[in-house]
Amino acid sequence: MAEYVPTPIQWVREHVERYEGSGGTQSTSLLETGLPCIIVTHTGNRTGAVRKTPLMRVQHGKSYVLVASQGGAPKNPVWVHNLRANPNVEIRDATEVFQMRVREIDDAEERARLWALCVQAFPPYEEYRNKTSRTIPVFLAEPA
Ligand code: F42
Repeated sequence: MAEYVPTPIQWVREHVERYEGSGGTQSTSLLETGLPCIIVTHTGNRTGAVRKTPLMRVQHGKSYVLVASQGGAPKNPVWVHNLRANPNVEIRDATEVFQMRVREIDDAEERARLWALCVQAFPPYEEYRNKTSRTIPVFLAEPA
């Protein structure tokens, strides 16, 4: 089995440790916002390592929308390359764990519909979109 390699970003690494270490009963939200997060477990496209990335929870029926906002930074987060290369992921939502498959949303209409859900779940996404000139990648994770 591939080895889990934690992210070098300390606060994110600690968030994963607390969330997963508690079996999804603690630290399931983003700091002081109180808004819920999920943990996406995916595969490094170069190293094959197991990677874990917390994201805001945007639910769409039994699916989840994943937003590569990175706080409106100019560059995409690295996990985008991993999801494009290997769409099979595991998603932990509090105490539940699902095997899922992601697809990137390219269609403008579908994207606009899903974006409305994203902003409803986490209003700062709209600020991040205005802050960056890149098109923020959006993925839909659906039950595998
Ligand atoms: N980030 C978001 O983009 N959107 C969110 O909604 C979001 C919410 C959120 C909530 C809580 C929280 O704790 C963090 C949250 N974040 C959110 C931050 C998110 O978890 C990530 O930290 C952030 O998006 C940056 O992701 P990143 O993949 O760019 O992180 C880098 C720093 C990283 O972890 N790099 C590792 C490393 O060792 O350098 C892994 C690199 C990797 O995956 N390497 C691949 C491999 O093969 O292993 C190769 C990748 C390549 O370049 O092809």
